[in-house]
Amino acid sequence: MRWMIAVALVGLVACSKQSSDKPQEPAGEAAAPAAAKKLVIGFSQVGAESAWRTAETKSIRGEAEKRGIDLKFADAQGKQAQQIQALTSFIAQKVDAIVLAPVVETGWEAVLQQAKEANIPVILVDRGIKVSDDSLYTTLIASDFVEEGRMAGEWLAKKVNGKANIYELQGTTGAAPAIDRKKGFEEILQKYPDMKIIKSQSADFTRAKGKEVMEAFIKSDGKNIQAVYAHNDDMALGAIQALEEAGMNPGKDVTLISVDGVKGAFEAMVAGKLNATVECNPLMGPLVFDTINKVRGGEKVPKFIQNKDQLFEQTNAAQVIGTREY
Ligand code: GYE
Repeated sequence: MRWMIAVALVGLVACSKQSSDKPQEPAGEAAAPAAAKKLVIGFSQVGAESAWRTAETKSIRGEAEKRGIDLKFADAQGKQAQQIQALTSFIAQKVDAIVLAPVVETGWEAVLQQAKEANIPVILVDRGIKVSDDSLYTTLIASDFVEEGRMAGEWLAKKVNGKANIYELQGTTGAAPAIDRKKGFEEILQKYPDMKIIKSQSADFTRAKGKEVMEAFIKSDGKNIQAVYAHNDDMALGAIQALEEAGMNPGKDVTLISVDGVKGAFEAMVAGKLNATVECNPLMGPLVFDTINKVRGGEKVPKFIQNKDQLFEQTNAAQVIGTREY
């Protein structure tokens, strides 16, 4: 009898030993790893007012598609109320993050407070905002518009030897790029007393309004116009059309400088009608989603991630036009 117990005990020990030697077989079928949850991002875009904006949208939507991200896209047609409505909806849908290109600088506190309380990170792209508490957004990925204005001012000062009657086409009233491109340009003009902004008016970053405002400038001031500073290429291209229709010579009798660096601007420079443009890179898609990954991984990101800009002029337009991605 005793020998039977001993054998049983040895068997028990051996099997438990074996079992401790053998890798533990999972109970039943090994659970397949849960499919990684698809990232859901809400993107509130200003609208489609310019070639630059279209390029930015294409970059962000294209990158989301490439990464298998579920991007909820909302085009606000240039209206802040529609952007606020879109953000409210994204919050209700409990998206993983919000990407916002804010049409104007102010009026965002309430909806961003709701996003903060819902613990949804907000990534600003291309335009900044004015808020009393900058914890209401995680980071701003954009160019330095004041610096773009300075670059435009310095280039024009050299081109016109510090003397010109300047007509300014401003971007959307209240928008960060309009405010800051004006600020940077005027900062430079303080050094050149003979460079004067004679008239300045918003043309809302669109080609059509750029043409309209330029027609009004020509009607009232005609040959007095020596230089045009447009806050974006689309308005400059509209102005060029108006100048040509008035029998004037854009790029020769009238010097034009703008901002963005879109394909149409390079074509106009090659044609000798636009003199220079300051690039403002809209291709932010990869950087936006890399930044969201960092934030979701708990990494601290800087409050401002700056896109670097460079100036292009007629002398180098033909060499680079073939390399332009937007
Ligand atoms: O310059 C213009 C667009 O916010 C930087 O908005 C952007 C500006 C850009 O309409 O073309």
